[in-house]
Amino acid sequence: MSVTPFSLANVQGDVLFGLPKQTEKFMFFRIDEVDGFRTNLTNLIPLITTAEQTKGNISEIRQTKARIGISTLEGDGETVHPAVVTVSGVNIAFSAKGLSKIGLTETIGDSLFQSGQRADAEGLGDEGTGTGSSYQPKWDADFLQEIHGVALITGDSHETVDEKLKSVKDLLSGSIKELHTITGDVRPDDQKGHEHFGYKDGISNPAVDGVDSLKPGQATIDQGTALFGRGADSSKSRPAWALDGSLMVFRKLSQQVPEFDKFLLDTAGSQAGADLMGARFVGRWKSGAPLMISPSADDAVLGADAERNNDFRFVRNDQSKCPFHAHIRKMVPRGDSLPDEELKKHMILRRGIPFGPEVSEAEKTSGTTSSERGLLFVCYQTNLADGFKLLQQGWANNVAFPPGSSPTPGQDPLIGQTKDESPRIITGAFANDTSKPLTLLQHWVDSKGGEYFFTPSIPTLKNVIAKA
Ligand code: N7H
Repeated sequence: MSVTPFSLANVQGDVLFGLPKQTEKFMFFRIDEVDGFRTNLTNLIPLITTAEQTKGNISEIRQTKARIGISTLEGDGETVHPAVVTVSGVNIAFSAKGLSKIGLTETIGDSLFQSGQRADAEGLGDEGTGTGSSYQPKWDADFLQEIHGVALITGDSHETVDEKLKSVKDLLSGSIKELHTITGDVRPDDQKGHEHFGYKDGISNPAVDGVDSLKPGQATIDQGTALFGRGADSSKSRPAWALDGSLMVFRKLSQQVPEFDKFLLDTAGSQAGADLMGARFVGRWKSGAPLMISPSADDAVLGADAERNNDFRFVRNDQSKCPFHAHIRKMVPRGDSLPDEELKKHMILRRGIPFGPEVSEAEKTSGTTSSERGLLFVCYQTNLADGFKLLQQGWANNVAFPPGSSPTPGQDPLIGQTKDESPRIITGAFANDTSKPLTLLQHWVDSKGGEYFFTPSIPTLKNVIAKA
């Protein structure tokens, strides 16, 4: 792959920084008229937000927030809340079927991407029936059809995003069929930056070498873990058009929040006990404070302090403070048996956003979900088998991960999947007896489907995919 100097102006903004968003729409589409699409794309490219622009937008938002006295820590992370700045972003990505429809038939060198997420559903543990090539995941019908691409539209308000989406659709009109559009929204008020179970999200993402500045406890990953053709990825054989692109995973994950809360309360017997058990499932308290620093009570000041809230390591073979099964320990077992350099190869850049309404009083009282809500999970990497797929199948679903943990941790209680929804047994949930097993009869996160996409660089969009 011939390498031009690295420039933020060549990379789409969601990959390296995350498009700033209060709300986001994902418009999934099929390409019906290839030549028309390639011509239309020429006119769409000026709307695509680069990493350079995104960096500028984030800096403007932070400066404005500082000027008007809004804490920059509140809800910062993978979702930077614009608050008072009008900002929008547009990115575009293609499935393997989409690339081949456009005529880019040379494979990118990632077999999971090439086969698509539907072929991976059984391996990921998504609920379904059958086996092998006849596996039928219980996905939303929207994701069972052939998807060629997705446009990501972000902004400070529904008005901004709707207006931008209309422009995108107008520009592509006649060449694509809109399959479906999903809206994600940052949660309101004091839940800003928190996902629907109530835990602060978007705290820990790795820095990319030569792109980000480091916060205490943050790991720096090789550029090639995020971008094709850069860093260690430059020695791999890739098509020239892959340079500065990345693989995006999209997953619609529904969350059963009232059921989760009821389980914790019933099992722990008190609200304080439920809070502790929930924190042990995650590895952090709802404020974001890590158990490794504050093991027995939440600490909101610590949770909000970006200089301290990610500055910890797990103690190998010791789950007194944080269980081996805890979501963040399964996903990034820093300090456990994997050497740091190895662990960094498996880091992903997360860019998700919650979807669905707040839990209603009726749902709270009944302990039963009646309106769908959850997380529109998005992450970037250059190798799905080393990134998302390994994290979900090899680590979250693997009862024995992290290796060498005793007693056997069991699955990640939040995202660990068994395709038949069978009971899961975990240890480490009880702080006062970490070897006591706990049987989880329910799953509180279910995959409703998704797809794997390639997010091309701006030069590839301009010079290879678009046609003047
Ligand atoms: Fe997770 N949650 O609320 O519990 N996640 N996640 N995730 N996740 C993290 O550090 C959550 C999911 C990772 O560096 C936090 O930003 C929920 C998938 C990784 O220490 C919280 C869902 C995958 C990290 C949650 C969900 C991951 C991470 C702590 C689904 C990959 C960084 C806040 C509905 C396969 C770990 C933070 C680190 C952190 C939650 C999904 C991966 C609160 C509810 C599918 C790599």
